[in-house]
Amino acid sequence: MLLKDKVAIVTGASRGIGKAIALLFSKEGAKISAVARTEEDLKKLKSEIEASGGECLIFKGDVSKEDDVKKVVQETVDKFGRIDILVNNAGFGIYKPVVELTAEEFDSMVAVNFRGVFLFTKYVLPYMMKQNSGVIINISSIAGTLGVKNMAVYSATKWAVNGFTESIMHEVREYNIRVASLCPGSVDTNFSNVAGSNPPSRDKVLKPEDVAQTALLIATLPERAMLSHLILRPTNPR
Ligand code: NJP
Repeated sequence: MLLKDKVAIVTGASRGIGKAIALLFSKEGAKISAVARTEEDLKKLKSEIEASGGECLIFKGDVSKEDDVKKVVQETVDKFGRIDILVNNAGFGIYKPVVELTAEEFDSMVAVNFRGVFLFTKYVLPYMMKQNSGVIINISSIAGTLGVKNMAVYSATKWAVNGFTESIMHEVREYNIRVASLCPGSVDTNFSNVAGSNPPSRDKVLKPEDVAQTALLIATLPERAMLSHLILRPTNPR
């Protein structure tokens, strides 16, 4: 098992990419703290993990709320004693021309996609710095590396995540902490059902498990080696 006795916090773990990461990391031996707003889905994840002999704490919470984030981090450390891996995965996009996008929709995307990443990073890092080790994986997007018509603000939040990730990487590498942005193209999840006017067919895009496998690679390289920025594309989406 590649992550035996490691402790991982995964945000947005109730479905899609986050759930696939939580399941794979658990299968590889990690203890999981899973965060999302939908408790029923988190309970299903917990049962799946426990049925295969794993350990899972679940937290009904919003990544953009500072008190929720502090609670997850504190209770994870109280229960499991450490935090080895943080996967900032929670995120969403609203597909609209910018003139139709409301200021509230702007604020909500910035709050979840960027403020949430900032908050979890801020509260987890002191533990990783004390341990002198850790891995932070930010699930960004290929939209954070280019411009996307009708997704200007979503794209901008992911550019923000990529800039934040690379800056933090320089800040904490002296503590042997590795920080990565993993930027997928289209993945077959709830996200791609709502975002985009002309999504590629489901059987041609990435599966959540492909992103999970890539996250596992990032988390399990020898400590001297860091994948800091990665684009994962569907090979032949159209
Ligand atoms: O989407 P989806 P994905 N606080 O909708 C949670 C990026 N990405 O797995 O709170 C806490 O199935 C939500 O749970 P709930 C994308 O930008 C995707 O595809 O219960 N959790 C659910 O577990 C995002 O960053 C594609 O509703 C919150 C999860 O987030 C990441 O991949 C392409 C929350 C979303 O699951 C995962 O998205 C790409 C909050 N405030 C990047 N708000 C793609 N799928 O094509 C949401 O380039 N969640």
